[in-house]
Amino acid sequence: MQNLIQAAADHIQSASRILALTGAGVSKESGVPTFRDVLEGMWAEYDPAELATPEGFRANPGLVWNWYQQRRAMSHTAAPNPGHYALAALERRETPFLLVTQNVDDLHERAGSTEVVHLHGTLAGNRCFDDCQGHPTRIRLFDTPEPGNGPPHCPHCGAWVRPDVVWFGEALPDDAMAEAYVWAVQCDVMLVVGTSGMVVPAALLPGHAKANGATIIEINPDSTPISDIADIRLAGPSGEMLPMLLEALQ
Ligand code: BV8
Ligand code: ZN
Repeated sequence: MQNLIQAAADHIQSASRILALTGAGVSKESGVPTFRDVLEGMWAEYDPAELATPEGFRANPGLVWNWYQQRRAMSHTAAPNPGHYALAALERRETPFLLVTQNVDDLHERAGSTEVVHLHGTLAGNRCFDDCQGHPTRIRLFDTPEPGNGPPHCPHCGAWVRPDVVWFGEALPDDAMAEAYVWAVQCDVMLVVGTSGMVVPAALLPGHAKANGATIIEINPDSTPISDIADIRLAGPSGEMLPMLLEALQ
């Protein structure tokens, strides 16, 4: 494994532009369950792809709202892990570096990453379900809604308030995807960390980078559809692999 890490470090050392794409796996060691195992207990009988949709919210606004409230509480008590800190340290090196994440938690920011592109929105934000003032109609909640009361209502139009995340079937923010795409086709090294590579269009980014000559370094204990195009696979938890990679750079 050490020579794989050194090979990855050599590519990063000589890179002129580095893109990192992260998924739920990078937050796993912070105790935030990945998307595949996010449903334990009362959620066991629901499919996240059902809950994380406008239809799921319309059918059961209270259930979906409480699911997000629970995930907000979980990500609030979670702490960044060494993998998050290592990515923040990579950003501080002089080589141009952009972190694009599919995650909706704020652990990258709390670890010190300053340029974070959230392709799927963030748990921190809320908006009017009807975007009554135009998309996105962001709503700032002053007091935490009582648990079990279901979603609060938009102060402008009375429609439900929803989390400002991208649900299945919804378009990603144009600016986020455009910036991620430009970096994917221009970077010469792309780190793909903790993602199952199942959700598009985010999962297409490594393919775009590869097609434009980038070296793909995948960090994931399991293999994924992205493993087929990875030049280097560091098969281990990102909380261990990323600090070792950073160490090999110094
Ligand atoms: C869109 C926010 C069009 C919400 C999320 C049929 C076929 C193909 C595609 C589709 C299809 N039907 C529908 C689609 C499109 C759909 C899609 O891709 N579906 C998938 C399920 C097939 N995509 C969409 O709907 C997107 N929108 O296409 O819109 C459009 C265009 C114009 C106008 C209108 C519409 C929107 C997708 C965004 C959905 N929102 N999140 C929320 O979080 O509640 S997605 C959510 O799931 C996450 O954000 C993330 O992106 C995804 C989970 O993926 P991962 O992050 O990879 O996490 P996962 O658990 O899967 O894997 C974790 C990995 O970590 C594993 O590999 C594991 O091995 C690894 N790991 C574990 N431990 C560690 C580790 N790695 C490192 N270290 C460790 N310690
Ligand atoms: Zn409204």
